[in-house]
Amino acid sequence: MHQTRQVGGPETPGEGHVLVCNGTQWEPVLQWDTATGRTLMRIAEDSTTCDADYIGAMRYADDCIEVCSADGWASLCGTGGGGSGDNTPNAFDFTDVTGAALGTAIPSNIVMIYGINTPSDVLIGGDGSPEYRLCSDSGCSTVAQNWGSTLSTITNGQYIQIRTTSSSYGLTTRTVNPVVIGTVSANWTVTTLDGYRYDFENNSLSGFSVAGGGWGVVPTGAFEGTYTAISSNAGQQNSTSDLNLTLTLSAPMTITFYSKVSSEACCDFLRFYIDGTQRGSWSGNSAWAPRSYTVTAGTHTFKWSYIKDGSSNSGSDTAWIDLVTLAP
Ligand SMILES: [Ca+2]
Ligand SMILES: [Ca+2]
Repeated sequence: MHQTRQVGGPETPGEGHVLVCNGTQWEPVLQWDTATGRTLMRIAEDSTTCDADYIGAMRYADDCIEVCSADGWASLCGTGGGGSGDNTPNAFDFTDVTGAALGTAIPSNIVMIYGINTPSDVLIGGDGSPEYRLCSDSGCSTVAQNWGSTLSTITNGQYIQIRTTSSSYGLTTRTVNPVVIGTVSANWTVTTLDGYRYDFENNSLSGFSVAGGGWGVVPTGAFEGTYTAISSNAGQQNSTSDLNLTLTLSAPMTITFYSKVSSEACCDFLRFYIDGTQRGSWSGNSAWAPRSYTVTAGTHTFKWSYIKDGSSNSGSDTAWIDLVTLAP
């Protein structure tokens, strides 16, 4: 329960307050000084988040009185007022990220922009198709403008969060540079963990080699994104399609991939090998499923083979592989 009380007054001239209990301690909401007479009332500086519960509150900030509206802290000075149309915010920064997952949308920390009394332009550029969103609170539970990259404006006390897609390659840095608000800018870097990611979204088997009946990439039926690798020897008796990947790993890692098969259950198999040793085989009709194996540091060859016996085809007579990743 909130309560109010007053200190100061004719019997005790000087500084006075109207206090409100915030549940733990008394805090001044109005201040004056009857001794000097110079300050009859003061609206204090206030760093409280302007959210739905705070609408209507007023505060002193940046040489102006601001009111908490549905759009955040809004200056009552306007252009040419006490703040002289200040759209240069205080310096801001985003915390660089390391060890990011590969090929993933990575969000930044959420930063409050303050020190302006007129809206500032927001611009973003850099690697990985970066975007930003504007929020009304430090947790972005209330989003004022959703993810995008087009020019917009931010008001004093609003929050900004940025994101970019990390590289698909290990230990690779992408830089969002610059994020510009008014005339102030900040860089942000996202560096991936050591590892590899192959999602076939560039519509190629780049990084792999093929043998036998071969493998291809198709834009249908993928586990992840649009494209998936697919075997190419359907209907060919006594045939093998090999998909090979050779990597030199700097550390022990886990290889994970998603596979699916539609084949003659008895006799036509998707088989997976590490350095020539079979580690898994699947046939019949299966849904997409993850497969994971650990491997030591050093050079390894991974091979996916769709192998058909001498007669009969069933289902699509096909194997699919998507989203191959290796990470420590
Ligand atoms: Ca894919
Ligand atoms: Ca067969």
